[in-house]
Order: sequence, then C-alpha cells, then structure tokens
Amino acid sequence: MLNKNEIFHRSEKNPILTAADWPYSCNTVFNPGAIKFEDHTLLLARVEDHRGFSHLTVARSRNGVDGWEIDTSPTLMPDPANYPEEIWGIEDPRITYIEELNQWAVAYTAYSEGGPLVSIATTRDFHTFERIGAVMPPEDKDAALFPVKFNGRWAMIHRPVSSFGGDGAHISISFSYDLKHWGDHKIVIHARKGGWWDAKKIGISPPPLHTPEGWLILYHGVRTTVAGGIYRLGLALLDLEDPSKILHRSDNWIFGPKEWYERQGDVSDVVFPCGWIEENGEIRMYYGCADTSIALATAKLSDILEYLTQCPAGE
Ligand code: BMA
Repeated sequence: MLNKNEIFHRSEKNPILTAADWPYSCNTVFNPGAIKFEDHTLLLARVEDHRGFSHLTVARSRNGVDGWEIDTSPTLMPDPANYPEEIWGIEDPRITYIEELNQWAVAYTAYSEGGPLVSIATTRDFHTFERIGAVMPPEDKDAALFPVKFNGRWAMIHRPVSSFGGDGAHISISFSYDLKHWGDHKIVIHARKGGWWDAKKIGISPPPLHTPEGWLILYHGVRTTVAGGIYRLGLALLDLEDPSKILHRSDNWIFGPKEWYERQGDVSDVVFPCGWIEENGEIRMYYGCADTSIALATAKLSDILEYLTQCPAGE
C-alpha cells in the first residue's frame, strides 16, 4: 500500500505565482480554479486587493508551470450594484465544463453582508460571464458542480454552516433542474469530531472528478489549534450513479502545509486547492498557499485510487 505522503509531489518551481508576478498592484493571489482551455492551462485566480476584497483574474500557460500570461486587469469583478451579495468580494472559484450547455460554470463564494454564500456564473470564453446569481443563502461556501445530470437534475456539492445536520459544518449535495433553484439537500460527508484532523469543518476543494471507481473528491479539513487553524486535504469517493452515496474516505490527511510558502503568509498553515486537471493519468492540483500565493503538486490518478479504494467505507 502506498504511503499517503507519496501521493502528491510538489513542483520545484513552487510557488508558481505570487502577487509579484501580477501585472497590476494587488496584495495576494491564491485559491485558483484550474482547467484545460484551448491548449492552455487556465487558472482563474482569487486576487485580493488592498481593501481586502477579492476578484478573479485569468492566468494562462502552455505547460501549466511557468510562462504565465495574466490578464492585465481583473477578469471578473464583484458587481455589488446588480448583485448586492458581492459587496465584499468574490472568492474561491471552482470551474466545471457542462458539455450539455457547451459552457463553463463557475461556482464561487460571494462575500455578502450576511456572510459568505454560493453564487454561480457561466462563460464560454473567460472574457464575458453571465451570472446566475446567488443560489444558496449564507453561510454557505465551498461549492462545485458535477458536469452531468443525475436523473434529469444537476447536482452541486456545497458546505452550509447551520444547525442543519447538528454540530459542525458538513459537505452537502443539492439538486436543480435549472442551476438556479436548488433542493433535496442532503449531507454527503460529515465533519468528524474531537481530535480528528477534519473535525467540525470540512469543504470540497476542486470539483468532483469522474473516475472509473467513482466521483473522486478532494476535500479540506480544518484543525483548530491555539495558534489558529491548519488546513489539510483528504480524499473520498462517491458513487457514480448516486453521488449522495459515499464509498470510501481516507482516515489520514494526504497533503498538508509543510513548505515555507504553505506555512507562512497572510493566513499561515493553509493549503487550499480549487482546481485540478487530469491528463493522461496525471493529476495537476493547483492550490492556494497561506492565502498568499499559488503552487502546484502532481499525482498519478492510479496511485490516488489505489490508496483510496483500500480506505474504509466513509460517512
Ligand atoms: C476558508 C476560505 C478560503 C481560505 C481559508 C483560509 O474559509 O475562506 O478562501 O483560503 O479559509 O483562510
């Protein structure tokens, strides 16, 4: 059995993008969505300005490691005049290609006066975006769409914070006919309790990935310590036909803050992926580091699945 610490390997070029690389002044760049788009790796990065508000900006590279071409001004700005829930910014985009609509759907966090909530926008070209708008009330974040319908309905993973489900903030699934109105909410992966690395608060990281064994889920868990939270990553597998059913879940975290750029920054000890790309059996995970920069780690899909399918059935 593979050692969990050998699954993901960090790029030697890390951090691959920082505020110093940006064509305009900003505080930090982190938590990017990541896709393959027109022969390029496209990152939709969260960029925090010097007010503390975030917007989203595209960076493109041929090899996904360096040579980034970054939009010279923000690609998607908050629009509080028309969407008041975006008053304090838009954050943490997760991008899913919806083949049936021939569009990309971006699920992101809108930072409203009532707290963070889930919004969705669609695009074909990553220049112009059409907002579906707010789809979940606060507090709710860490949302990502599945690329296909289940029994005629779209499905979305998200993470509400409420008394729904008792103590803790758990990963939930909801369903919709039109991407705007969502229902049939159900908890899929529970935050654990007590001393676990993923106790109390968990959330999906990149969008679910279709594999022969099931929908692959990479999720973050937060361990609260006297020095603050530690954000680490674990794995789960959901049933291909019924994604509200969990098949396996790793007990151990498989990736956590270790290098200096993950340990030090505006929010220390955070690794936070919002996108991954699978190509020829290799996974490239793009992640925010300490809410300050962007890094890359790679893994073999077969290694992930070999490890995960030997993990216990989860809940
Ligand atoms: C989470 C999200 C992420 C952030 C992380 C650590 O709740 O807001 O955007 O990277 O906290 O600050």
